[in-house]
Amino acid sequence: MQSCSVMLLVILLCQGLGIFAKDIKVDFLDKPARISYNFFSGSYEVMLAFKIAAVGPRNDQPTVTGLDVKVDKGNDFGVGVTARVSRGGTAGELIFECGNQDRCNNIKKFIDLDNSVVHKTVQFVPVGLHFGRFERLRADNSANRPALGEVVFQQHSGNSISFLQNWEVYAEGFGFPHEDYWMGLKRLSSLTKDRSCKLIFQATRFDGTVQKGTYKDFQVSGEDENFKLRVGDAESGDLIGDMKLHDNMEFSTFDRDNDKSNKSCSETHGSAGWWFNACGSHSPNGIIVAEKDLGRADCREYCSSRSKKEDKLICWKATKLSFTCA
Ligand SMILES: [Ca+2]
Repeated sequence: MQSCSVMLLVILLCQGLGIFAKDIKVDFLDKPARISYNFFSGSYEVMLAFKIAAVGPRNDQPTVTGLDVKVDKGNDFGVGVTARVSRGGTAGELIFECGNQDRCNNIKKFIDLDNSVVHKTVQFVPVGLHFGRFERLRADNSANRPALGEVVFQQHSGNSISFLQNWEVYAEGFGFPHEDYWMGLKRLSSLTKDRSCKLIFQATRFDGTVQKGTYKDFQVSGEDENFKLRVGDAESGDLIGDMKLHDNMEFSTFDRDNDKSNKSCSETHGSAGWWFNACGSHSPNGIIVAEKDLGRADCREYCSSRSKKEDKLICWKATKLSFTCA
């Protein structure tokens, strides 16, 4: 099959007077579309994999947290078309929601015959806008990098994806933005290294209380230093905990023990990956238990935080970690 790669212009919004204009190149992969059954929506879907590549004068790597899909209504591509971005914003799948299997078969045949029709009729528009500006990030050390709005790198509500992942998966990232999500340590490092960033830690307790804390001097080193975390003092917010205890800690997973404990903190904290000390009070990637199980001892092991304010262990229903950079 001939290589199909057509550049799709995307609309980038601007922030204040700093106008960004950037093309994103989306390559649909040269393999047939596949049909799968989505248990959540209860319907069949046709999936077409794609890769996102940066193009532009400096070959910047864009950060794409999500894509809206605009479809020419003249083409019948099912009841809806969406795009899911994964692999740290560098790949994804175009999803044609077709309702029933027969209709999916027809759409699949149509696409497999000539997928250039998809290029002609589908336009991608990046979402994940912050203060009106598309998150467009670069991984180099240029002094001209734009300030970053809030970039979410972890979202965990325990619903859609397991956080019990190995080193490689934590390095590359998993999940989907707007759902359960881990950006990936490699990208997190490239975005925060050599920059002045702040960590924003938000947690929702089972009684609905939302706690939030901002910490200075947030930075993640490269893989050569096992993605060591730097985090400074709490600046504001009421999610006190002791995040400083995790300062200068290397990342650990169940298959890579870089913590300060004789044991593996990942193993004693539900096999999650985190910047464990020995082991420390925060483990937002740990298992989120059902509310009825909150009294169980393993909740304290897996998902708890010691709140300085109340001097007791608490469990979270959901967490969100993000950062901003000057
Ligand atoms: Ca250890």
